[in-house]
Amino acid sequence: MDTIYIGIGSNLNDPIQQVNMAIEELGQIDDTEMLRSSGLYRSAPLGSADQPDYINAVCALITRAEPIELLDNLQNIEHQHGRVRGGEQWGPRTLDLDILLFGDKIINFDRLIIPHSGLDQRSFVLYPLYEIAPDLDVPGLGLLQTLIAACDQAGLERINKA
Ligand code: A4P
Ligand code: MG
Repeated sequence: MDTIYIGIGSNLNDPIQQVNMAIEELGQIDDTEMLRSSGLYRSAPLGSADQPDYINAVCALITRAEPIELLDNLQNIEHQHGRVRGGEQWGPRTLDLDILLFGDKIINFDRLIIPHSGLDQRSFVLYPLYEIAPDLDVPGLGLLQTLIAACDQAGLERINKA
């Protein structure tokens, strides 16, 4: 079984609730079990500034599913949350689920790139990931501790889950 890490993000329609619900739903995916989830973090949007702040979290799960099967499951969950695809890149969304890491795999398919692109520059991914996996060695990118040391935490606020 592979340990996988999923990044959760939302900035529309009660983002805290969207993220908390997504954590529940991720634990219910077939052949998959939730191990840990980080706290919730608030940050200003990366991309267009003309959109609400984001709430982000990261979960660790184990799965027997293949990477593409898992991506299909995540896109179903996004869809159930009313996600409308095809808007502007990095535009506002009810729910975004990204496969950050999938065991030690490095994947370059049309539909799926792992590690998720930009992971090493995003404080709203690295800090919640560090909370649940401080000793992680990120395939192709090196120790999470080193990535964190080079990534400014300014503007990232850890908030209460409720
Ligand atoms: N795709 C490729 N690799 C993956 C992967 N590892 N996990 C493909 C999930 N999907 C992956 O994604 C577009 C396509 O990426 C999918 O169809 C899938 O086949 P999308 O979710 O439809 O579109 P997107 O999310 O707008 O694109 P992108 O480039 O993935 O954006 P990001 O990187 O997800 O960034 N600011 C803050 N503060 N917090 C945020 O969470 N998120 C974004 C979106 C922008 N600004 C943000 C945040
Ligand atoms: Mg995405």
